[in-house]
Amino acid sequence: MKTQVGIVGAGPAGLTLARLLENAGIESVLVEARSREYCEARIRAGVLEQGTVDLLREAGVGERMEREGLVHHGISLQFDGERHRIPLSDLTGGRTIVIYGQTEVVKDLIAGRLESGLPLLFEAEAFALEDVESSRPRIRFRHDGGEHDLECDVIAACDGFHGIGRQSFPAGALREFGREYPYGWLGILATVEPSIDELVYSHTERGFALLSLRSHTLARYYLQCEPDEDLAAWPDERIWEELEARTGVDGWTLRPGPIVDKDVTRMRSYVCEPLCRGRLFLAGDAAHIVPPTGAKGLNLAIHDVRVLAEALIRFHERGDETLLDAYSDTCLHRVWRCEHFSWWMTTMLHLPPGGDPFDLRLQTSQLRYVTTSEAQARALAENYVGLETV
Ligand code: RFL
Ligand code: PHB
Repeated sequence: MKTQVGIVGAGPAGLTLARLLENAGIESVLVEARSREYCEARIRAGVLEQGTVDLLREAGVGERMEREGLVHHGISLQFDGERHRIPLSDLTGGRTIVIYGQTEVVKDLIAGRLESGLPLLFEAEAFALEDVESSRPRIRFRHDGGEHDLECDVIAACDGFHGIGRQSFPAGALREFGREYPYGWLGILATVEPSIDELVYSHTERGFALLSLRSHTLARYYLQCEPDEDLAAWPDERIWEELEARTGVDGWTLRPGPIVDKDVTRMRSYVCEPLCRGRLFLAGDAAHIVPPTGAKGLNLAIHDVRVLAEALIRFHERGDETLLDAYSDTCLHRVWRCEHFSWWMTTMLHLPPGGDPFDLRLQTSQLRYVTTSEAQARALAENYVGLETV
């Protein structure tokens, strides 16, 4: 089997790249280890930056997002029992965020690909990326009980943090940077009208909590927990009590409802450099991870593939490799900005191990500064909605 661009992984990065290439008339084949049902059910991100929304719309896969996505103009930071609104749009010349689940983005992209009749193989696991430094690299994958070879001009490894893309670099070719945080997030999805109109990030001495949503009838809430927290210790009543304790303010009540999903996520920061080797390019979580506090992971993955698609178009149309050569450096500027922002939001809002009082005082001082200084609030806002130039 042969194609121009072989893509490993049908998450947001791989699917969006395939779409952008299709729109430019470039052939691709997508191989995805999991089933379609699994990919469409994986609950993850919920906040889309304006740039992500614009790209999906321009790529022709934004129709349902425009209908069902909820446009938000602000978020709140809560500390010392009070909520403080950060007016994102007022601080960024009218930019907004859109609440639309990653599951929905993935469903729309899969539907678009299948409608176009282009190759997207589910339950097709890549087990080796070969000859990546030659002009004909190959993806070796298992599918339908057999082993297959996909010969390409270029391979895009969009295969997430646990994929094989990074492992296919020669020993010593990657430099890695990272941090593990001593806490995790216990997330719930509840079929109840969300108790908030905008996201609330809450700092308390019991730990961090986040109130988010997916739609007018679906709430998504999170509690800071241990990285290896046992969900069995969290019956529904305990979750609602703890959420209430960490987010309650005078004159507001949290509306409980049926919990339809519970999960625990570990938190880490990670970057590898460079993002390419020969004809192998890494994009999205395959190359970098941010803790979810800044809502950046999905948006960064989409940004990578926007840059990669432009570079591949130039290469396939004119044989010009300049943009491909610049891919890693171009992406890493934004990657590191988002790494810093996510680390900053995370360390400002989470209860440090042991509840160190010095750290707690620094956190509330920083939160007070961000919610009272327009310069500080604007810095948060422009990062949160997504910087236009990085
Ligand atoms: P994905 O989504 O992990 O997709 C990778 C795909 O590759 C497949 N794969 C393989 N396929 C074939 N052969 C192999 N050998 C393969 N190995 C792996 C996998 O099955 C999978 O389908 O990576 P991608 O596309 O880079 O997308 C990244 C995003 O998924 C991720 O950054 C976000 O979900 C992070 N994130 C958030 N990002 C935001 O921008 N805003 C948010 O509000 C936000 N909230 C979150 C989040 C992530 C969370 N968790 C669970 C980590 C909230 C949470 C709780
Ligand atoms: C979510 O709705 O899942 C969500 C929102 C904001 C974040 C992280 C996750 O910072």
